[in-house]
Formats: sequence, C-alpha cells, structure tokens
Amino acid sequence: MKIYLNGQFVDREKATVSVFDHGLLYGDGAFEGIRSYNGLVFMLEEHITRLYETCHSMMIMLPLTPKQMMAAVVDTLKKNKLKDAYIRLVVTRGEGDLGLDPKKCYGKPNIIIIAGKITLYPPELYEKGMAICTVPTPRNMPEAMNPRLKSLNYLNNILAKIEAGNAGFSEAIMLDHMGFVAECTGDNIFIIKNGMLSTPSQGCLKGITRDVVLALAQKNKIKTEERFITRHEVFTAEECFLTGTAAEIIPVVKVDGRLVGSGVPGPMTKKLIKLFHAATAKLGTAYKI
Ligand code: PXG
Repeated sequence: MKIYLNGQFVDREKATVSVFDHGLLYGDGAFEGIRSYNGLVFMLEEHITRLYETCHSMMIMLPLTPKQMMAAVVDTLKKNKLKDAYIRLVVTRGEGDLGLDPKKCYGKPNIIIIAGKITLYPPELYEKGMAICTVPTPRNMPEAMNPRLKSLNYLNNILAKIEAGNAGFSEAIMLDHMGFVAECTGDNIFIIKNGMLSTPSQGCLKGITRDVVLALAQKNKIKTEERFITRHEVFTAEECFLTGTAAEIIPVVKVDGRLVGSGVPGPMTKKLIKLFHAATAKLGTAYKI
C-alpha cells in the first residue's frame, strides 16, 4: 500500500506525521471520504470543493490548487492499482509548537491520501432495512461548530456513536440544539410521505450523497424539500433512509422502536437506490490502471 504524503508516495510504515501535528493535538484539520467505482471517482470535484470550503473557513492554506488535489487523488488510486476504492483524504494544519493557537504552526499543512478497499455493510441490511435509535447527544450547534465543516473534530459524532452502540444500534439520529432531526452520526437522513422526499435543511453536513439523491429525485419528478423535521415525522413517515459515501443509500425500517411505514424498505427508497447505482456506474472522473 502506497500512501500519498505531501507529494510523495510512501509505504504504510513510513507514512507518519509528527506528534506535534495540530491535527493530532487539537483535531485541527479537515477530511473527505471519497469512493471510486470501477475506475470512476464519484463526485470528485464536489468532494474537493467541500474540502477547500472547510479549509477556507478554518483558514488552512493548502499548497495545492483544487485541480492538483484531484490529480493527487487519482494518482493515489493508480499507484495502488485500485478500481473500486475508498479514499480518505486528510489535511491537518501541520506541525507546530504546543498551544492551540494556529499561529504556532509552521505554515505547512500535511496532506495525506489513503486509498484502500471498502468494507461494505452486509447486503441483508439493504434488503431488510436497518433499525436505528435517537441518541441524547445533540449535534453541534451551528453557531459553535457548524456541522457543514467536515473537520477532524469528530468527537460529537463519536460520542453519539458510542451511545448508539450502548443501546445496541449501529447508527443513530442526532437532533440539533433545538430538538429537530439533524442527521445520523455519519450519514444524512431522508423521509418520504405523500410522495414528498424531505431532508433536514439545517444542523447537518451537506453530504455529497444527500445532494446527489436530491438531484436524482428532482430529475425523476419526485418532489423534494429541505426543512425542519421532527422525530414524530420520522416515526409517521412512509419511508426513511440514510445516505453517505460509505453507506450509499440504506433503508431504515424502525426508529426508536416504531416501525416506519410497513417496516420494510419502501418503493421510493428502492427506486432511488437503483438510480444511485446507475449514477455511480456511469458518472465520475475516469482513470486507467
Ligand atoms: N453526515 C456526517 C456527519 C458525515 O460524516 C455524511 C453525513 C454523509 O456525507 P457524504 O458526503 O459522504 O454523503 C457524513 C460522511 C467513515 C466515513 O469512515 C464517514 C463519512 C463518509 C465516509 C466515510 O466513517 N461521513
């Protein structure tokens, strides 16, 4: 396995950063999780745009242009001869002295690209749907730590994940600071009722998969809306599913003990899964290995 580290390809054992890296010391950095399907990097430009927006907001100055960053991702896939891959692109503010002030960093962000095989959820989960719960930990409030930033600071989600695990679930709904449904620990959430596909407008990451699903729905004459959503609306929805780069589209059939719809993946969810697979099979940045 060859890891991209600041413009060089190095072996896994040599792919190291300093213990003084502020990404490690303070979670001061950003990341993206990207996938390639059969030699096509799905939504590469959108992922890179989001990364640069996060870095802009965090005032991390990257030494590469977005185009160069995209080329680095593709090079990493080629170097590792991977046609179907999960790519983890990590940027940290870099090495610095102790103290959380970013000015203590030496101005050289670390750029890491890891390309590996993806571990998929078991297929039964997609056929039967999953059960999730709501956890007590609310999603970070946007004014404090905007969930739009895909930063290395994932403790909010990790605490929620621990609560989900303690309750016996692998994924969980996180509410926003007002008590509305925000998203799950690593996925966005959608509900369907009366032909309308709805997803929270606020308090969540602007997921790339979320945006793809909204666009696919609109193209296929399915009405969509982004708005405030309550738990009651999730309980009483006809269908529910989660979206994310890793999970793709995964049906949800039970929330906090309540069956959603008839308790099996619904027709619109199944249709969107089909449309999504068609999109990943033909759209993307092509590369040859
Ligand atoms: N919400 C949160 C909090 C996320 O972290 C999503 C929604 C879905 O966004 P995308 O852009 O992927 O549709 C995410 C994404 C991992 C892993 O290793 C996590 C994500 C993506 C890929 C891998 O756990 N989270």
